[in-house]
Amino acid sequence: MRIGITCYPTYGGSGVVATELGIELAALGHEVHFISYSQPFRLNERDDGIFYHEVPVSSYPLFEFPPYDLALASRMAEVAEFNELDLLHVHYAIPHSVSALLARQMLAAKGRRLPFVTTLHGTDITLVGLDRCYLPITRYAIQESDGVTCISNYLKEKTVEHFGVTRGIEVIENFVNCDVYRPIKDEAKKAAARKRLAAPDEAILMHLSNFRPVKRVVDVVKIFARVVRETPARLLLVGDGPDRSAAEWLAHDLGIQAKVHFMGKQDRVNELLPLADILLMPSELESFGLAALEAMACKVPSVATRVGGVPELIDDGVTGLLYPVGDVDGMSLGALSLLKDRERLNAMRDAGRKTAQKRFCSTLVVPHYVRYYEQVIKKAGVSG
Ligand code: GMT
Repeated sequence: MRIGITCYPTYGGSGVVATELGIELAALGHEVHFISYSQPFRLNERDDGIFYHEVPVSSYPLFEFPPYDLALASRMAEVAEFNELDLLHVHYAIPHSVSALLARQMLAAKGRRLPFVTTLHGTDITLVGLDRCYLPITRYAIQESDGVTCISNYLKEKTVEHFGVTRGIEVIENFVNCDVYRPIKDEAKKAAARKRLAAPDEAILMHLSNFRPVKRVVDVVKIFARVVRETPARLLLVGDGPDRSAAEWLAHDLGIQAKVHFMGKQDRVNELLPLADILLMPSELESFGLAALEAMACKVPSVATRVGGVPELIDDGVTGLLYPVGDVDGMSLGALSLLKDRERLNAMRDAGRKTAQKRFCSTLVVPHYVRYYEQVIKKAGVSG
């Protein structure tokens, strides 16, 4: 198949899923064309079968807001026509599904079919999409998509509840490449890599996000402050975003700055995650919680919040520990209890890896997308 993929190329779970999906599809022999305003950040290598098409957005003094969605629609139609795309797959509804709808109409006027699939990821439904300025058009574009997928049952329920969507929605959960995200088996190699980040007696707690308010990065620092009072530990924060400064200030105010490392955006999180003992994910909301899945695949359990789709991913007490939002005491006690009971921690590490392999491995989930594309293309061919 020849597939076009559009996503937000910056640091964020929906862009990561879209990029990893494109890489996996290309590895299966499909031709994948990324269409976006900049190259997705995990798309570093020029793999066979992967192409990138930048969307130029020109400005004009009359425009207070350059119309990216229109430039995107034009580019989608162009790329689809020149490369004979079979399907477009857009990640995050706003504005991508609206642009895809326009591109489909532009090509239909020329007698060409371009079905598109919209994947809903989270705040496009639970937050931004609920804003009255976007809700009617988002609902329309979802309803008119040739296919719609959601990354969890939770998000599917919210889409129906908030948007009154009546069309079919396929739940295709997020995935991880278990060969790329895996534990480091060689203990000497792992110890050497950990030594560069922490003292040998220190536990490593990690957080990985885009530091948006919904991630509650300040809670991460508060949880760590309680943990480090009781046991030697380091906190590694991977990523960047609006709440980084607040978290940095708090680490200073609490006098723990020497134990807290802000590592910024990292390309190879698969090399960092297996070095951690615990991942902290105290989010206000997660429709899935991709970082926790990537950690699970590396045998790192999460101490997280019981929100959105997280309980579909983390089995509380088996593959991680879940707490109410804002329960900093609970989460720090939970992390400490795991660090003090290595047997329990190891059981959780093994259970997490097993779950990642059995349910969320890219070898299982990516073929689900392929089957869904085939259905959508077939249906569009019949009804188009
Ligand atoms: O919805 C968002 O906040 C954006 C999106 C992103 O680009 O980071 O995150 C969502 O998609 C991820 C990938 O599918 C999920 O793992 C996240 O749970 C989800 N975020 C929220 O629901 C807040």
